[in-house]
Amino acid sequence: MQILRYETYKQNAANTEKETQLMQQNLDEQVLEIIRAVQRSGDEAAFAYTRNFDKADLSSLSVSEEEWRTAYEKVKAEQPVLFKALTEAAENIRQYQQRTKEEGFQFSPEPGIRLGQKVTPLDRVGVYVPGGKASYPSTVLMDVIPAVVAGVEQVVITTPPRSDGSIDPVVLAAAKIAGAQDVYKIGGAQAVAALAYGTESIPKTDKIVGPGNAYVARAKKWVFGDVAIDMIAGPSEICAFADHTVPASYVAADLLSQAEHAEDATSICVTTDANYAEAVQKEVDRQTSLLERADIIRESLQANGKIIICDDEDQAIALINAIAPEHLQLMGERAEEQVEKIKHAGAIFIGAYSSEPLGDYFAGPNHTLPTNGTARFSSPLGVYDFMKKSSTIYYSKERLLDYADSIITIAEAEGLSGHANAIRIRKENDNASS
Ligand code: HSO
Ligand code: ZN
Repeated sequence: MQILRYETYKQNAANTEKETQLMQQNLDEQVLEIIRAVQRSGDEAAFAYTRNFDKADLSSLSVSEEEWRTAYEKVKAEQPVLFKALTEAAENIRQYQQRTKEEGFQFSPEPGIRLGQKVTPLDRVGVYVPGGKASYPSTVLMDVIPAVVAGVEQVVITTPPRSDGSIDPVVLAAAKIAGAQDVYKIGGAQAVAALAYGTESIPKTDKIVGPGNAYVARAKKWVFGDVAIDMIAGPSEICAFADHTVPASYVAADLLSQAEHAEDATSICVTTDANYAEAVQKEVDRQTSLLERADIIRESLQANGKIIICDDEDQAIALINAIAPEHLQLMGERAEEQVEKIKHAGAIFIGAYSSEPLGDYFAGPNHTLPTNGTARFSSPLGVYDFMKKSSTIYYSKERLLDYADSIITIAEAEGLSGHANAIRIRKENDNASS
């Protein structure tokens, strides 16, 4: 893991930003072809792509009630400790999400006028759950529970099947614990297209959420507008700001916890102490070889692992705000004071014992977070992502007549006499009757 001074880091960052944009175009052709095929031939295309990409020859795209229940009972009986942990985590997530639920409002600025905002859940939501090695039951909980808490009536999951046509029973158990209604055996861009436009078996949804590979992410971009989507979550990122009061071994372990996600994950340690930087670097090296995913970690650290030495706390905080990391750990002795100064981060973990995996699995706040600097303008996945708002407006007869001239004046200034007329007709009717 490279140790850099602040100035060098800043220069390098500016150059790499440009390179990443060009790689998308090839993907687009394939993704668009898949989306069109699913729009054109529905289930038939869905079965064909699943045969092709997942090597699974299915007779049905949906997980049957019996298959689902069997998987749930199996996990409960054979992995009771895991089952209990998932249930506990689900409860923590539910409780936290309840707090993010907005209720709407009504107020009366004057007698005879009532204005408000009504908050309503979406009708149908699709949650994409990746398959294979990156299939995480924790993500099922994190993405389904806020939708359920929002009051979404139909939350469906799509996930690619294994080649024998089955789905990981732990994913199915988590889906039941979370409260999803249906699970469909389909992945990739074809799943996104099915959720966006519907097929004979898969319902058209109003919003698609959940992480996925490059095809899934690109497909979500293409269907956006026909359907809502959540953020496009990129590779995991962690940024730890630490000082000598924190064992270097803790910082190193936390950095590695995110580096192990993928070769393109990003792990950054920020400190103002050059000796401490070296201690962290040593620990990172020592611990890496002890981990099962050492190969992935080494690649990730090589590409995106950095320990940055800043001159002082203010410089460090400015750097962190510029990075806008997905996960920020404020670990040093001034952690509590520093929270105030952080403007941009997906989740802020405070203190040496609030280690990142606590948030990934258990504490309650969502682990679906803005990545790649998008914490500058977006928020963690929450109940608010599954609700939308309608304005409500009530004016009594008297109040409308009081303000009729103002409304008519604006309408006429816009040259919209029909608008003016809708108000005037009421005013004139009132004059005639009095
Ligand atoms: N840290 C990931 C989420 C996750 N971690 C799922 C473990 N499982 C989000 O960046
Ligand atoms: Zn993680």
